[in-house]
Amino acid sequence: MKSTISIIGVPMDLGQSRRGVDMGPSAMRYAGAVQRLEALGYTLHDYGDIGITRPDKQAARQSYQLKNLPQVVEANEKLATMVDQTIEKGHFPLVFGGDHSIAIGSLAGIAKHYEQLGVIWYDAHGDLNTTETSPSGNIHGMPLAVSLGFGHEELTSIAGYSPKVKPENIVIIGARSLDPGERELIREKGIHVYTMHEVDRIGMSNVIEKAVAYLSPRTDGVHVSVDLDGLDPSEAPGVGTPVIGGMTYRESHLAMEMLAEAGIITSAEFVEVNPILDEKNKTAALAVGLMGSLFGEKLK
Ligand code: 6HN
Ligand code: MN
Ligand code: MN
Ligand code: MN
Repeated sequence: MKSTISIIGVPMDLGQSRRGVDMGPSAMRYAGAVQRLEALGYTLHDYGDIGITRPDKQAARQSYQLKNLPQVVEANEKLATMVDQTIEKGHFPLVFGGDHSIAIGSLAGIAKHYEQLGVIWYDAHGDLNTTETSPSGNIHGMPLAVSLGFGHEELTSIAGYSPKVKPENIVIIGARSLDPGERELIREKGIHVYTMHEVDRIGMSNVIEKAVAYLSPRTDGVHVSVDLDGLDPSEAPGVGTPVIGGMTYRESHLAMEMLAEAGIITSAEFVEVNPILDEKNKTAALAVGLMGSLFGEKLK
């Protein structure tokens, strides 16, 4: 892994309907993210938070189909530029959300640097909805579809190119809440998904071994997108869309530790931490612990 890590915070909650996830970056910093990674010998650059434009109420009502589209587009354009610049500098981009719609900007900034970017999507959800299939109009349920080139043109064209990733370079882990349109896209594109059924059945160790064995030879970089709702709500209560029956604390650490061992991860993001819904910053602290494992705490 690169020796310098650049943190970029995206204090945005406009890709979904529950307030508070905009405080995620602050909560993860408060839980000691910078110190935790510095202790592992990395040089940290914290670029602070990107500026988010608040929507006016009238506009938000008008665009119900895609909530807060203009603000989400603007934030992700900014994020894409920031992420792009950190990679130009030779740093490892580590993005703090914010709701999961920010993955659109992360991937837009990252993918232009790789011919075959791999993506590991650690999440209860597939985030593969489009304007047509979304049950909610929430853009945080769409970032993976958008990055594949499906969805509203203003989202797919962020950073001026599309698609960012190929379906065969994606592995979803922990899914247990998939909408009908998402299932269809998964089937149609042959996207690799390890649902909770597979995690239970073969164990996290096998899931990660298989994911690494699959992605490693075919990709030249791998982005890991960690949605904290991938974990069970008993472990990660501070999320906006909790789904019962998720991955445990240890399964999640094991996953991060094995990714660290494999040495394939070239960028990462931690999203959906909502301090307002949390219990004493438990979920932010959990996220920071997972960062420790992803960046090789167990290997030291
Ligand atoms: N997330 N599939 C639901 C929707 O509204 O599209 C939930 C999405 C959750 C997204 O947690 O990042
Ligand atoms: Mn998600
Ligand atoms: Mn999710
Ligand atoms: Mn650990």
